Amino acid sequence: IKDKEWWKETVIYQVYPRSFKDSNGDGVGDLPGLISKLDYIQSLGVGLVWLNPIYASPNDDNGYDISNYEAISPIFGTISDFNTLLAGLHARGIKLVMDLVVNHTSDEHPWFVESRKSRDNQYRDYYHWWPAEKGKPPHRYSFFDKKGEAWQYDAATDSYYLHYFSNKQPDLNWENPKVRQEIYQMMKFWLDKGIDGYRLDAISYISKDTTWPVLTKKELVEKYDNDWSYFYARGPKLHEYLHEMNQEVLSKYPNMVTIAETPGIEKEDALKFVHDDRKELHMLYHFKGMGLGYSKEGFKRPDPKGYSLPEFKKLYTEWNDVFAKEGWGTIYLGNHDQPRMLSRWGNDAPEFRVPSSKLLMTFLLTMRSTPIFYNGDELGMANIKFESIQDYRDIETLYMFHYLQAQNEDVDQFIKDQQYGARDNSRTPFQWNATPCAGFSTCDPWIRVNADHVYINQEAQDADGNSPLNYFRHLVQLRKDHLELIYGDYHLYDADHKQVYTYTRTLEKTATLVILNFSNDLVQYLIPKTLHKKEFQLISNNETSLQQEGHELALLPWQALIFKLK
Ligand code: ISL
Repeated sequence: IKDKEWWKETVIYQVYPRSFKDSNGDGVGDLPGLISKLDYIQSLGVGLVWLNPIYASPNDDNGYDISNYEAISPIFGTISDFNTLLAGLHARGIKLVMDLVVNHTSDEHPWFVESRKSRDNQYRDYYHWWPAEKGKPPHRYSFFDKKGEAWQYDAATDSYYLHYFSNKQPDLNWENPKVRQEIYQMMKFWLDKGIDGYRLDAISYISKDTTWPVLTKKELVEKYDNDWSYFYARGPKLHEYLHEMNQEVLSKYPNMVTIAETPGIEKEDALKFVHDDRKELHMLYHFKGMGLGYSKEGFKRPDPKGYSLPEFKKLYTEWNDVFAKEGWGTIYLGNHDQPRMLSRWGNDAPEFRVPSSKLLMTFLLTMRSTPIFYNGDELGMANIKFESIQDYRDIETLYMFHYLQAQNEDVDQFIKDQQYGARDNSRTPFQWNATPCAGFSTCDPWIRVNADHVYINQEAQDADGNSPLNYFRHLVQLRKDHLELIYGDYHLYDADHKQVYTYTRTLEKTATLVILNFSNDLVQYLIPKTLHKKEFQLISNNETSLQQEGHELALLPWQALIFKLK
């Protein structure tokens, strides 16, 4: 095996600290809470924890608006809690990756507080400003602004500042070398404390074309698929900056890893970020899969036809091929910005919940990429499907609601759509047990607990040998024991089959076959002919029974099978 790396062999577990475990009864998860659950995390077999932001923040966007990069937010704890957390993880052989949010800061960050004071302030050029006497700046879209406008007028200096996200998240000016140096110093601050790397938030957006060209609606539609993230993602100096970051910081910490969040990139762009020779980053995660199953109409509106499995297979096969010879990928089906993977890609109805959540785990843990699991997915947690805007906490939902309302759009339909696609679906408290607050907290949590915690919870699943949780543990171990599941070549079979996803993973003489019934139906399935001369040895089955006659299988709904081939 060439280019072996620890971060290719690990399984990533994402912890959303606000919703994981509350230790002091204020309804918000915190570091002492997380520390009390480290044995649980260790029991999963995962090797790396990605922790969402825990820095000082006014929490306009749940910590993605940072006001001090080198301080822990008091709602989460103290720096000594952080040290305990890091030591506790390391003692258990688990690495820690922190979120690095450097496309923007909070408007309450001292840099911005200074920057907005006067046009000649020494921090003025830390952000992007447009003087009002030049007229209105060329339109830029904001993901979280109720007017959808990314330039916010600021009276103090009669100028506009740029914010791709909310108006409390002004974009940093990466053109300014001082800004870049401040960021590199800050990165070293945490690396010197011993963290193992960074997940780089919205990193594809950092470089801006500061000639601020006008982008017409027509160009947006024709060149960027009517999606601003494609326009934002490939700024002129993006790779120059990432290379510089590598030289100034990353290369000095040879064991660290970076996981780049790269919205708006295409397959052709991927290796530019992670090809070894370019000396930029290690791994990235793209958004292509996340677009499947949404209609072109509305905001995150489910397509009534759902998604087609052949399309899904094609997408994941093509992305496998991107990294087949060089670079390395990650794979995920949900995170804190997506609905629950079970509700989105499986089926959360009572009869299908268990097998389909196990099938999705099987998929993620047998593909040729580092899998990223979002906390709670190991239990098969489901979307909460709020019925009222009052229940929502997420800035994206709230802003979008007001934006659509202002445009006289159908907000009732929006609320229905959000039951499928809202980010808050995955942000509800972790379900530890069946007590009223799910064992997350002693009091009213910051966001409602899913009522299904009475039967979907960690305590119950721990005791049940057939639970999603125990299946997850078993499969994480299986991946570790079968090197072909990590490094082996991927080969797709039956690309056009509408219900079954079949592939092999082959390393030298060792081959594993994965058969996944992505449907609610019982499917008669003939194992691909080219494999018939092989001997099949079942090594994993997410159901209790398997009906096999020769090369014919009667696959149960959402059944996932793994065979060793000889
Ligand atoms: O919002 C988008 C398009 O609708 C995405 O492409 C967006 O750029 C991407 O999801 C960025 O997400 C990250 O940065 C956000 C934060 O709210 C998310 O939680 C974070 O994962 C702003 O910091």
